[in-house]
Amino acid sequence: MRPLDDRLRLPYSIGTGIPRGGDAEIEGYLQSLRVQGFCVVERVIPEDQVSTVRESVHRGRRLLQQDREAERSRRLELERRNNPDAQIGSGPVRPPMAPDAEFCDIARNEIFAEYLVAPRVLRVAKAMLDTHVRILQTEVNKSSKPKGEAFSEEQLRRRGWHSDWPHDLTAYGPNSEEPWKHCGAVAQPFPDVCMALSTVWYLGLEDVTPFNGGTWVVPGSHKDPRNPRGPDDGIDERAPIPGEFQIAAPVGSVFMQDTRIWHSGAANQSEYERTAVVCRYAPWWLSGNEFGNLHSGGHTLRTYVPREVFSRFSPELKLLYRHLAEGEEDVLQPENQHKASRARFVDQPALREPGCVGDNSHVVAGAMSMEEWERSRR
Ligand SMILES: O=C(O)CCC(=O)C(=O)O
Ligand SMILES: [Fe+2]
Repeated sequence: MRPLDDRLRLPYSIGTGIPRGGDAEIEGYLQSLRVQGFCVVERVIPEDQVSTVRESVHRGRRLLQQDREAERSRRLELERRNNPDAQIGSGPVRPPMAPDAEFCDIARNEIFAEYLVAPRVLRVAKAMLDTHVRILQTEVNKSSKPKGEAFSEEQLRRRGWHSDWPHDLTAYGPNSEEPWKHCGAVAQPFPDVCMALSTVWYLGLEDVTPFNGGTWVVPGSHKDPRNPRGPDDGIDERAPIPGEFQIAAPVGSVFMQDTRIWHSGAANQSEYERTAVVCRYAPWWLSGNEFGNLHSGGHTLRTYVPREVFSRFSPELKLLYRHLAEGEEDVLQPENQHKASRARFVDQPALREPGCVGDNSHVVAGAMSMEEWERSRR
């Protein structure tokens, strides 16, 4: 067995050694995300607010359950109207598009929603992905529930290694009956690009520990061309992997991971539910909202945020969900527009003159490192 690389044991949170406050804190998260593939931003939801948020999420889940039933009846009715001769109820019924589509989970979780724009989380997401980030999957049913009896040794050794959409190779189980269920998976070997960040919002009751469901993770695995679900990679997605460890974080913290990282849910040996919500931040160029709510009890490819719910969102939150909002157009955001106009030399008028040609004799393509490039723009 190869020895584990010590560089993969950087601090991943303030509690494990990232300095608190300002640019240094953000830089610590970015460093951990790049090298290890994840970080934890602690107490994004302040301690005195977390029980309100948790209770509102439990309420939101109950409302969504009712929504799903109503949506299913509507779906069957639409199907009957479109295709009166079909045997409805026996086979799969493809979910309709908006305005008959299903609600995005966020539509019933407005109190939680506003934390999605917390400055530390958003700064990290924008630095890793793009200034125009959006949320492509919102899943409020991500609890780890207590089992009610002791786990066996065998059960505690059990993992469920995977990487997340769009790097989840199972693509959520399409088959010939329901070919539209394919939500897309990036082909192996994955390009060395962070395409999205999965965030797990730990809402308590207790602080998250290895005992009560702290997420399993394999540091550095986001750079490995193999995958636990790779059909030819010789990895058992159910067995422990050398280097694995479990996240620990205070209640209200957010675990942010490169969607390529190998991770697994964990047994909750406590007597309390570990309530969690999962949202995936992605840049404007990543396609769609595929299976936004599949794990939360929905069925649909594209969910939507109803007009009146959207109207109550803060301006920043609107930018994260505008692509799903009823009646809205998701144009590229102002920062992207500003960069594009700078790329046309608006602030270097001389270079816009048709007759003016500059001098590139100082440029040797391939000679500049990333560090030099970054230094040159400070
Ligand atoms: O619940 C967790 O700790 C992990 C959840 C997860 O891996 C997922 O939702 O994809
Ligand atoms: Fe996952």
